[in-house]
Amino acid sequence: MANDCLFCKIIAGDIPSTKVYEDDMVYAFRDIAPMAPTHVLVVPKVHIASADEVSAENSAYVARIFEVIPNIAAADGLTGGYRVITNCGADACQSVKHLHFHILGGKMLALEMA
Ligand code: DGP
Repeated sequence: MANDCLFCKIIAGDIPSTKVYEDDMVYAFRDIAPMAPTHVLVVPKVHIASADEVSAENSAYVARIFEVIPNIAAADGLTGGYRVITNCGADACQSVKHLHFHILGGKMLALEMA
């Protein structure tokens, strides 16, 4: 846990969130400013600052995230598909420095990625 990390505080329950899934490695909750009918954030329960910080030592958390994403999407009824995004660094407008994957769905998403 990083002291000044918003998502570490959410994982710890110090800041409220709308949880959609939790296990020993992963926490998932609804984005505070949804950009689609489903907008869920999936985060590792260890502090990893961004995709730049993924390594052989912590990649099991990333694998676990991708194992649970289909179940989260199915639970929200995203039968038509969904998008998974991680923003890494300033040029990608990463605003919270704790690795997170956005699940977006529930409508036809725009094709543009940038
Ligand atoms: P990014 O720009 O990729 O770093 O996305 C950060 C996301 O985190 C953004 O979509 C808004 C969301 N967010 C920021 N603060 C909070 C919060 O306090 N609670 C929740 N649920 N989401 C938050």
